[in-house]
Parts: sequence; C-alpha cells; structure tokens
Amino acid sequence: MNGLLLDVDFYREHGYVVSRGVFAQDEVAIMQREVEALLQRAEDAGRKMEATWRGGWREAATAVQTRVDSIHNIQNHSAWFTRMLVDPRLVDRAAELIGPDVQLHHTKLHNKPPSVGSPFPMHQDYPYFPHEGDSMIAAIVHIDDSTVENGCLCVVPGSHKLGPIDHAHEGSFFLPLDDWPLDRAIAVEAQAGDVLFFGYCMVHGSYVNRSNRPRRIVLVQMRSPTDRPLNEAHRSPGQGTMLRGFNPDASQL
Ligand SMILES: O=C(O)CCC(=O)C(=O)O
Repeated sequence: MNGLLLDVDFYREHGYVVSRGVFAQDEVAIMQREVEALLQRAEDAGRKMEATWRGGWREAATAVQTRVDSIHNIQNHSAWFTRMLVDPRLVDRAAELIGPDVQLHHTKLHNKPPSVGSPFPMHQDYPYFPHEGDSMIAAIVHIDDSTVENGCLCVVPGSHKLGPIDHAHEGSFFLPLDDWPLDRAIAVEAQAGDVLFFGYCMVHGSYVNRSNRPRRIVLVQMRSPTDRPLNEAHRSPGQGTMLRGFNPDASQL
C-alpha cells in the first residue's frame, strides 16, 4: 500500500475500504461499556431512540416488528468518543481519502438489538447532506463483531462512480428495492475495532439482526473543510469541528 494506512487504490476503484484492527480489544471493551451506559441513560430518561426507516424493504425483509436505536452527536454524551474523533488512527486514515484537513460533519450511534434489529434500505448518503466537492466520507467504527446474521453493512462496489442517484421514493431517501435488490450488494463483515470507510455516493444498506447478539456501530461523517454544503439540511452540534489539520477557509473565521 505504498506506506499508506489504507488501500487507497482499492477505495478509488470500489468506493469503500475496510481497515482491520484500528482499535484494540481493550479499547473495544471500553467502547462497549460506554455505549451500554449511554443507551441505559437514554432509556432511563425515556428518550425516543427508535429510528427504523419506514417503507423500503423493512416489511419485505422481516415479518416481525424491528427496531434500531439511534443517538446522534455521541461526542455530546461521552468524552471517550470525543477523543476517538481526533484519534490519529481514525483521522490519519480519513486524511488519505479526503486530504490532510479533516472536519466533522456529524456522528451517530446505531444499536441493532438482538433478534429484532432493523435493516437499512439501500441508499446513498448524498441526498441527506449534498456538498459541492463530494469529499464527504463515512467511517463506520464497529463496536461489535458484525456479520450478515447480526445486521452488518453491505455495499454495492463501484456504485460511487454513478454519482448522485435520484432517491425520490415515497418521500424518503432510499432506493427502490426492485432497482437495488440486496443481491447487488456484498456484505462487509467486520470485527469489533475495524473501521469501514466509504464516500457518500456509495450505495449501501444493512441487514436485519436475526442473531442473539447486538450490532452496534458509531458512524462518523467527515469532510474537507473547504467543501461547501449545497443546502441547509442536516446541521448538528459540533459540525465544523476540525479533527485533523486546520481550516484554510478564512471566510469561516
Ligand atoms: O446502521 C446501519 O446499519 C446503517 C446506517 C446507515 O447506512 C446510515 O445511517 O446511513
């Protein structure tokens, strides 16, 4: 990989790359404890976390009532994850994909509980937060070992080359199952501590959690600080925080 941390050629060709063992097992154990405590606090506070996407392949994929818990801005709730956001093992890899200066867009925790963890329909992230320069990438930090059985991510290799695809479908941003069936995608199975990177034009989704164990991830969206949003959608606290390098755009001072 020419001294790089990631296989950048693979990423450019296929639109995604998995980096194995970015976080060590003792750190994974801390992440799991942090996430469990956070989910418990949210439940105790009666906070609504359910974030299953309605329509799409939810009904087709499972007869049972599925559920996924989502908590945005995890750095507002756990200092461990704040530190993770600037950890060189994460942001140095991101820099290989988008350039030396890396800016936070947003974060979220997804918890797919055992047996009933919701799938995510196929989609690109682009329509949620389009930008001029298409620098936006997701880093999926795996908190649990993730397989097809417990609802791992899946991607359509090469789909990033299509650019933005029309997502207009029943008023929601996902792709029709007829056009984007799951068998067009490949499962990205990962171990806890692995990080999956992909750009926001990558078509992706994830499977139902039918297993007896949870599938938890922390998703970090990052961009180049010089990449401008095309609309006002998806603003969140901490957006614009520099995670690596500096912000060369003096107009933001
Ligand atoms: O949590 C998952 O399985 C998928 C999340 C996802 O694709 C998204 O939030 O865009």
